[in-house]
Amino acid sequence: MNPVLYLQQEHIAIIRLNRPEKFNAFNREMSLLLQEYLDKAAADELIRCVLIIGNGKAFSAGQDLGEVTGDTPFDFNRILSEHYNPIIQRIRTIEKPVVAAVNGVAAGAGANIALCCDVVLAAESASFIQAFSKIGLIPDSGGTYFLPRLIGFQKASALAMLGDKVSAAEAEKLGMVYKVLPNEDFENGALLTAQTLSEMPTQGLAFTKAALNQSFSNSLNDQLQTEDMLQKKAAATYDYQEGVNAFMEKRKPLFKGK
Ligand code: LHQ
Repeated sequence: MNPVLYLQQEHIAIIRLNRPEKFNAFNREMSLLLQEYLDKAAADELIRCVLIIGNGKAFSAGQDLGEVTGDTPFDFNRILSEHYNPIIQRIRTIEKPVVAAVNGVAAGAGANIALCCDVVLAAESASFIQAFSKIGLIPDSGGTYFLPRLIGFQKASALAMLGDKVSAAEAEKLGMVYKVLPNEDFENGALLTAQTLSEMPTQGLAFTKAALNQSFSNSLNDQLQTEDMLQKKAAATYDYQEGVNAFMEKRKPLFKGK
C-alpha cells in the first residue's frame, strides 16, 4: 500500500497520509514520498492549494517508533535532516497555501507538521500531543519554533514538557488551529476551505506567506521594507488587476493565480 496518496481535484492537491493501521506514523518511505508529493504540487501550475489529511482515525502519530528500534533501526542521526526538516521547509516555502486537515490525533512530528501549515483545521474529535517528552526527546519538526509563536512561551513550554493531550476545542482557544469543524463530513468541510483558497489570487497568497515567514525574525523596519517589495510584486499580477476591475464593475472576480 502506498504510504501517501496524491489526488488532484480541480486546483487542489489532496495529499493523504496513508498508514492507517499505524495511525499514519512516518517511516522513511512515507517521509520521502510526502516530500516528493509536495514537490509535485509545487511544480504543477494547475495546483493552487494543497490539502494534507490523514487516512483513518488519526492524522499522524509522528515517527514510526518501530523504525528506530529493533534489529536494524534506521540511523537516528539522519531522521531530522532527511525526513522532517525537508518536509517543514517545503511546506513553508511552497508558493501556494497548504491546509492541514487534522482528522484525528496528531502526535510528535505529526502534530508539528500540521502546525506549520498555513491554515490548520481540526475535526471536533482531533487532538494534539507533543509526545516527544514522554520518550525523552525534544519537540522537533519546528515544534520549538512554531508552538511558542502560536500559543505563547508559557503554554508552549508546559505542553512541550508535560506532553499533555490538547483537544481540538482547546487548540482552537489557544490559537493553535484556525477552526474546528464537525466530525460529520469533516473532509468535505476542509475541502471547502481548500476550494476557496484555490480560487483566490495564488501569487498574492504566496507573497503573503513569504512576508509572514520573515515576520518571525525581522525588525519592524525590515518587515515594512519586505511588505513594500512584495506588495509591488503583488500589484504587478494579473489577479490584482482582475480583483480591482471586478470590484469596480460590481462582479465576482475570476482569478487565474497569475
Ligand atoms: C504507532 C505509533 C508510532 C508506530 C501509534 N509508531 N506505531 C524524531 C527523531 C527520531 C526518532 C523519533 O521520532 C522523532 C519524531 C517523533 O515524532 S517522536 C514522537 C513519536 N510518536 C509518539 O511517541 C506517539 C506514540 N503514539 C501514541 O502515543 C499513541 O499511539 C497515540 C496517542 C498517538 C494514539 O493513542 P491511541 O488512540 O490509544 O492508539 P494506540 O496507541 O492504540 O495506537 C493505534 C495503533 O497505532 C497501534 O497499533 P496496534 O497494532 O497495537 O493496534 C500503535 O502501536 C500504532 N502506533 N503511534 N508512533
